[in-house]
Order: sequence, then structure tokens, then C-alpha cells
Amino acid sequence: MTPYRDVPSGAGLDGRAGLRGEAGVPSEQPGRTTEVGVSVRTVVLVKPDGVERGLTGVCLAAFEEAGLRLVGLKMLTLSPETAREFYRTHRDEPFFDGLVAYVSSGPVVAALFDGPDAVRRVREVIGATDPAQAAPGTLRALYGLSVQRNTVHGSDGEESARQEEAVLFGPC
Ligand code: IDP
Ligand code: MG
Repeated sequence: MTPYRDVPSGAGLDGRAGLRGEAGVPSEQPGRTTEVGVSVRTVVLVKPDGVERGLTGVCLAAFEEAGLRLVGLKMLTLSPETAREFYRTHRDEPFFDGLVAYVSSGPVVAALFDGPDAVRRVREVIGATDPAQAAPGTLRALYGLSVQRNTVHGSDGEESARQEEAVLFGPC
């Protein structure tokens, strides 16, 4: 059983069951996962530089303080193979090998957060990829060390959230 299976608002990988029910949107409206007020689930990863420096708690608290609900959580060390799968959309980027080596270099904490517009809200809390460009008060502005070692990951869309959840938490 996955750690979030019993959470009433949780959804399967298809993003349907449960989420609409909580938001009061009829469940017979397939594919409608982006309406205002409808909960979606997104993936957060506290990266190795964040875990190593003891920032896991403060990072997770920032998402809860932003009104998001923690519905899944695990600590793990990604194998290089899993890291490649997690970041596969970047496989042709020049930074890909370095990114894979870094994110598999030590323990990470993977979390699932649920709430209306959760993908966008998580990314607002995290800030821009480059900590030097991140808005003041965002996690990357506060804690990021470099473009690569930027402390926290957040899914960039609902489809990538589903794919990342499948990689990190397995099929449900
Ligand atoms: P995001 O994490 O803000 O969504 P992406 O462009 O999806 O940024 O890149 C994924 C991750 O790859 C970044 O968080 C960062 O760790 C790393 N990365 C992105 N661009 C660079 C770069 O130019 N040099 C080194 N690492 C990078
Ligand atoms: Mg991204």
C-alpha cells in the first residue's frame, strides 16, 4: 500500500478518483483536473543539498504554511537509473549527467502535496531554478547553493507530477 492510499482526497495516477469529490465537482467529468478549486497532487523533492544541511523540515513546512496538504512522504536515495528516469525530459541537456550524479549522491525526501492549483503554488514557494534569480523569500532564494544544487524540486505540470509520482512512489 502506498503511503497516501488512505487519504480521502487522494487520487489514483489517472488524477480522477477522489479529487473531484472533495472539491464538489461531479466525478463523471473525465479529464477536468484544472478547474479553479479542484485539488491536484504534485511532487516535491528535497534534494541532497537540502537534506544534508538539515533543511527538510523547513522546506516541508513552507508548503504546509502555503495551505497545501502533505499526502505522501518518503526518504530514499535515488539510484542513477531512477534519477535518469525522474529527469528524463532533460536527457538531452548538457547538464543532465551532472544533475543525475548530484541528485543520486545522497538521501532525498520525496513528498506529495495536494490542493487547488498545487502545481503552481508549490513552484511559487520554491522560486526560480537559479537561486540568484529566485524571488526573495522563496526556498531557492533562501537556501539554494547554485543552479544545480537548488535544494528543492517541484513538478512543472500535472502530467509531469503524475509521471514523477509513478517514479518515486510507484503505481497505485
Ligand atoms: P526546475 O527544477 O526549476 O523545474 P528545470 O529546468 O526543470 O528546473 O531543471 C531541472 C533541474 O536541473 C534544476 O532544478 C537544476 O537542479 C538542474 N539544472 C537546470 N538547469 C541547469 C543548468 O544550467 N546547470 C546545471 N544544472 C541545471
Ligand atoms: Mg522542471
